[in-house]
Amino acid sequence: MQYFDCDKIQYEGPDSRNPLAFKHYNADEVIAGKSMKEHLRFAGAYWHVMRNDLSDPFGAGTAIMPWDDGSNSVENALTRVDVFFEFLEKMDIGYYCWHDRDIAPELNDLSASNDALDQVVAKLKEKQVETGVQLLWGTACLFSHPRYAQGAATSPDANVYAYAGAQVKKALEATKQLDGLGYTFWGGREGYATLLNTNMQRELDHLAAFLHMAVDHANKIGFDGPFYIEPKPREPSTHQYDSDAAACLNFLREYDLMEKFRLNIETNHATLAGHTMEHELTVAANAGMLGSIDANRGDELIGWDTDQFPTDIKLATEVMLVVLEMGGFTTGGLNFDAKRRRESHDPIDLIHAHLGGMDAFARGLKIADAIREDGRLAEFVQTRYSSFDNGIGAKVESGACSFEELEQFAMGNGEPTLSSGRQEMLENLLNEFL
Ligand code: XUL
Ligand code: CO
Repeated sequence: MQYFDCDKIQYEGPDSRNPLAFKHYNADEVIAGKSMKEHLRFAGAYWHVMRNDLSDPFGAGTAIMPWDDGSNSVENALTRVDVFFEFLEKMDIGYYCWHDRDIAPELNDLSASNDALDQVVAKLKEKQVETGVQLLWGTACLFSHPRYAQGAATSPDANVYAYAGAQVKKALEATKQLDGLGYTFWGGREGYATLLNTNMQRELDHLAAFLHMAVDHANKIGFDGPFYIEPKPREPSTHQYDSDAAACLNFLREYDLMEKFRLNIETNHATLAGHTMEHELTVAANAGMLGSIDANRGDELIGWDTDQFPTDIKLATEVMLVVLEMGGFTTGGLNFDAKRRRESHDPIDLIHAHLGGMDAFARGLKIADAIREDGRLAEFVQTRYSSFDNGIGAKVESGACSFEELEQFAMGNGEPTLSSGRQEMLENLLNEFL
């Protein structure tokens, strides 16, 4: 049975007018020593591809999903696995990500939910073996069920906390069973609505204890992939503790969690935090902590997490500049945490949407590589800081300088003449490549 009305998507090149062909994503084409496929490591998000009915806060779902009988049964969940893998194969997407409750139903009690998960995981395993597709990361949904209304690992209720721990234990074991390369924590409800009822310090301590238990359990079961924290400032919480990359790094350092953790940076979360994606990626990469990326984008005119497909070529270029600079992904990749607009309700729209994101990132990769090969941008930045390469600047960078020495230097040096930052010239330079 075929659920998507198309053949496997082929590369036809930039002159093609076929909407169901790649114009730029050419999996085997080598850029900077690696194939596009190896650089970009695209992943499909199970929750958006299979479970998102395209409802929004004001209206019901519109997605046409002929394969889905609408039930909460294991049988329905198993059918979705076939559909999802057909989709991945047609798109030539080599990785995927899930929440436990996307792939299998939450049933009346924890052990029934665990049994359901086991059944679906067994089928996912078969499909992975059959197709060579790999699990980029797994995660537990600790935000949909009403029990998590006040948080999971930061719930004020220890009974809820325990439930969340049990759920993560199982999700981690399922990730291990599927040879998952990583495991993500996204703390959607790990935050608060008002400080009037919140003991922030206790909640943060509890969260850290929870993550330490996760590390211990990973060691116990031999899961050696990294854990990712995925920053987001708010929504659904009013304030989320993992608000941005810097806040996450501070938290991980304070609680001695740096070793096992990396960050999973998402574009729309960066902008909700009042940062650019480039900024968040740079903060993470500078700390040696950029693990993976949730590739999407927001909408300037809508204030929430619209999770749109990343079709902006400049944005993709900015992302790939950081990824190339850090030497590429190791365990991570580009996960399309993105959904179609509510108007795009046909199954084939899933193909168009991912195809566009893949083509945009292929262009971003090619453009970023060309900018790096050209070298003018890097050279400008290098020159801009060159006064720190020797003399008083080098002394500062070596950590051996004092205020007395700076004073002595400044007294004899006169008024500094500053060079222009040339922002517009550099924007023009970037545009040469777009
Ligand atoms: C929500 C979000 C999540 C995480 C996984 O904003 O990005 O889908 O990626 O829980
Ligand atoms: Co995400």
